[in-house]
Amino acid sequence: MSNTIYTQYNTLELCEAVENIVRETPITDMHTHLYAPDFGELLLFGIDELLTYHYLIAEFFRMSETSYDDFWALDKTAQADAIWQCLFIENSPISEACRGVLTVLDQLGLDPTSRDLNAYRAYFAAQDPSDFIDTVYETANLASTVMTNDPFDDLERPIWESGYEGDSRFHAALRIDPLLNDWTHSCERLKGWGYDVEPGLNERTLAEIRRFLDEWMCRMNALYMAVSLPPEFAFPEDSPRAKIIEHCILPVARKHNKPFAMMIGVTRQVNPRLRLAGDSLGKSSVAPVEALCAKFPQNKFMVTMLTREDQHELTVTTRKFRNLLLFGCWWFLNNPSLIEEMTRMRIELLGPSIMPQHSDARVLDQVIYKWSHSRHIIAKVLCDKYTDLVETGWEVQHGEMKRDIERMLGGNFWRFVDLELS
Ligand code: FIX
Ligand code: ZN
Repeated sequence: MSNTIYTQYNTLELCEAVENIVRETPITDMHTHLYAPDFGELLLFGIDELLTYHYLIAEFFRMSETSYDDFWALDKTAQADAIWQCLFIENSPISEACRGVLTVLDQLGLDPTSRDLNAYRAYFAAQDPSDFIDTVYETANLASTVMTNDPFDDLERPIWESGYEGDSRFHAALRIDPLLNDWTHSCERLKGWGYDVEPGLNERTLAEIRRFLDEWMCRMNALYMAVSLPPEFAFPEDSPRAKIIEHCILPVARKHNKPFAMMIGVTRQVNPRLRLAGDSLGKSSVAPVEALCAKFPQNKFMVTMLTREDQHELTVTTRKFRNLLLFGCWWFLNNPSLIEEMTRMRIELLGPSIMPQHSDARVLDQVIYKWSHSRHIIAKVLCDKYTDLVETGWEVQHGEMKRDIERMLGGNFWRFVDLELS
C-alpha cells in the first residue's frame, strides 16, 4: 500500500515491501545485445543458444579435453550437447552462467529435474519469436530493452537500410567501436559507403564522420552512442580515437542531446581460439572520464568499467559530475558477490542516482535469469539501506521507496537520456 509507513519497529515488513517493489517494477534494460524480430537470425533464443553462450564456452574448455578445432567443427546442437554433458552432467552447474540456464528453464515452466535436453528443445522450437518475446518480457517483468546496433555489422546494416520500422519493446543504441578503435579500416569502409574521408582526419574527413554519425543517429532513432574501450584508453591524447571523440562524437551527441556511453576496460582476444569467449579485461584509468566530463559539461556521459579495482574511483568521479551516469555491473562483474559489493558501495556514495544494472543479454531468455538474480541482490542491499535509515528515527513511506526503486530500474536512464544540461 502506497501510504504504509515503515519505522524501526516494522523492519521485517519494510524488507518484504522492498523485495515486492523490486520484483514488481518493470525494468528498462539499458544495455543488451538483443534484437527485435525484424532482425531475423540476429535475435537468439532457446536452449542451444543459452548453452553456447560465450560465458559457458570459456567454462567448457576449462573442464573438457575436447580440442578447440573439434569443438568449433561441431554444429550448434552438437556444441550445446557437449556443453550440457560437460558442465551440467559431469560437473555440477554451480557457476553463475550455468545457474542462469537453470533459472531460465525453471521460470519458463520447464522441469530442471528432468535434465532432458530434447524436451527443452521441443519447447523452444514451438515458440513464435515475437510471441516468445512477450512471454520472456512478462516472465522477467521488463518494460523494454536497448539493443546494441552496429552500422559496421554486415548482417545488421541492411536491415536498417531497408527501412526497419521499429518495435516498441526494443530501442536502439548506435555502437561505434570500429570507428574509435580501428580508424584505419573504418576509414576504408566509410569511403566505400560514399563518405569523402581520408586517414589523415583533416577537416573535411571530420565533417564527413559527423555526417555519418548524424545519419545513423537519425536512422536508428538511437538513445545513445556507445563504445567499448581498452584499458589503455586515454583522453586527451594525440590519437585518431581522441580526435574523433572530441570533433565528431561529442558534437553529434550534443546536437541530438544524447549521451555517449563508454564501457572501459576490455582487452579483446587474449585467446583468439575461444573466439567470442576470448576477450578479457584490464585495470583502466578513470582520468579520461574525469577529463571528458570536466571539459565538455554540455555533453552527457554514461560509464561502466570492467574491473572490480576501478569501481571505487569511478563511483567517486560520478559524485563530481552531474553529466555522468554510472551504470551496470558489466560482464565479469555480473556475478552475485560483485553485484552486491558494487551496489552497496554505489548506493552509499551516490544514493538512488544510479542505474545499478543492465543485463548484457545476448540470448533473449537470459534476461530472465540476469534480472531475477540481480533483482534479488538489489532488494537485499536496499533492505539494509532502508533499515539503516529507519534506525535513525526517520520514517519511510511505501510510495517513497517505490519512487526510488522505479528510478534505479529505469527512470534514471530515461531522465538522463532526455536531460537538458544548462
Ligand atoms: O562490448 C560489449 O558490449 C560486451 O558486453 C560484449 O562484447 C561481451 O561479449 C558480452 O557479451 C558481455 O557480457
Ligand atoms: Zn555488451
